[in-house]
Amino acid sequence: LQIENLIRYGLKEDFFCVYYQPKLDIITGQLVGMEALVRFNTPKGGLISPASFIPIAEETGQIIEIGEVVLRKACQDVKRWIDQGLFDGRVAVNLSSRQFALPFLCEQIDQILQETELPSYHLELEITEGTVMQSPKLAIETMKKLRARGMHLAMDDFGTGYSSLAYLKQFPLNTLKIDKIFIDDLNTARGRNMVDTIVTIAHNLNLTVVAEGVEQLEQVEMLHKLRCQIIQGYYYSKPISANDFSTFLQEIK
Ligand code: G
Ligand code: G
Ligand code: NA
Ligand code: MN
Repeated sequence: LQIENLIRYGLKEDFFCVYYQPKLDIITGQLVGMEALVRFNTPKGGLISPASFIPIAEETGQIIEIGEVVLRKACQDVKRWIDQGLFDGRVAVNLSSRQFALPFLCEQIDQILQETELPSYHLELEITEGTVMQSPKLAIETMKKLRARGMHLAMDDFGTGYSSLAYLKQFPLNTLKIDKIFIDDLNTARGRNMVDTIVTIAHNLNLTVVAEGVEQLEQVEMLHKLRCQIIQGYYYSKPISANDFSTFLQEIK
């Protein structure tokens, strides 16, 4: 109840903000996009990690309102960076299970894109295996609607859930994000085999592969060998505030 009240207060007072973590093309070294990650910005300046409020917001349903705030802020920020000539890629926003199951999800996104004047192809949505597997047939329909509007879709935390290969090929995805637990294992032969296999599956399905949680140069080199195209992780950058991301975009220009 405490956290539920804190979330309600945070929504009312606009304490939720969005951090961004860059995604990098391994071969060209170019920024290709970023993931939007919500933060709770307390008045005293402390940040509360989503790991401690997302699960509760998911239970109470507040995640729907938080999700809307994140989506709107991410679209606003990226629209500004595009207009300033600083960026031309995609921003990826996480969708929770409850959000994904909203009957009016597409309409809500349409409205935010319209309001912020962001073209849909600049938006990518990250959905976990767990979310789509709750009701795969329905998920495919929702995903098709989102794709038809020009958005890209990524499967997040791939390998940690239960999606069968039979379903994977039916999901209209663009991207597969390999979970950090597999990246942590790249220093073992088994771990390398695992990633090799995931990349092969992804490429067979014509999906782009993003490695998450990349922290070390050795991992980057191994991922390059294993034909993974895009990396995200502390190796290059932690998630940073919109202001810091703005500065970063100007620096790399
Ligand atoms: O950024 P961080 O590592 O603290 O994120 C912790 C968890 O919260 C991750 O599982 C991440 O996917 C999730 N998360 C971060 N931002 C959002 C968001 O805007 N919406 C949803 N649904 N989950 C998010
Ligand atoms: O569930 P999802 O993949 O959306 O969550 C990503 C989470 O991983 C975020 O909380 C983000 O802050 C965190 N993260 C991103 N890069 C790294 C990394 O290189 N190392 C670690 N430990 N965490 C990371
Ligand atoms: Na994500
Ligand atoms: Mn992930």
